[in-house]
Amino acid sequence: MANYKIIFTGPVGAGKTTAIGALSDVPAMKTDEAASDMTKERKGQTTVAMDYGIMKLNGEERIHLYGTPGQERFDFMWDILTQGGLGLVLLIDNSRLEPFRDPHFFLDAFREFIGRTAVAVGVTRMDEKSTPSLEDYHQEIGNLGWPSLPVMEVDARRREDVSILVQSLLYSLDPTLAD
Ligand SMILES: Nc1nc2c(ncn2[C@@H]2O[C@H](COP(=O)(O)OP(=O)(O)O)[C@@H](O)[C@H]2O)c(=O)[nH]1
Ligand SMILES: [Mg+2]
Repeated sequence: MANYKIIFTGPVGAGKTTAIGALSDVPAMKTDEAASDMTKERKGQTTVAMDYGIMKLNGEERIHLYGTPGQERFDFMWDILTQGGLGLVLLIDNSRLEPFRDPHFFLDAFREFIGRTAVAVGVTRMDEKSTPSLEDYHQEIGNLGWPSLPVMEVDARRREDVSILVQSLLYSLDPTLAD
């Protein structure tokens, strides 16, 4: 049986826990706890360790889905979580005051991992705030030195959206993995 691993990252509230729950074919594990810091202004619960789910592909293949904690003070977890990973899904919350800050920060923080693997970017909450546009993100991310990353609109609550995002990541790694 082939086992693969992909990692979801992005700021608090971008939809990592929701996306893994929507995609997983088994009940997803999450380690949300009551938020104790400034995070609680955005929501009452936050992921302190990680999320985990499993996506079954055709046949015996399994993709293990890991979500990083959003807050920077847990960044010591990121190296551990990316070990053996196929690639990265970066979720960006479009309703944030300065949404471009997050692709800058996360693409830089995971630069070495992405350089060895691949990344797909999903922009969430575009239903709540439509700007910046996907075109704006393409341009901004291109200016950061990543000219051809897949960037798409995603509602993390919709399995279909998250599935397309993951398929695009798999396709950029190995077209035979995506079905
Ligand atoms: N309106 C809207 N809500 C979303 C979207 N994506 C995620 N959410 C909601 O955002 C909240 C935070 O998501 P969560 O998965 O906990 O974020 P995490 O901190 O990245 O794990 C949840 O209530 C989700 O249902 C989206 O595209 N639109
Ligand atoms: Mg979470």
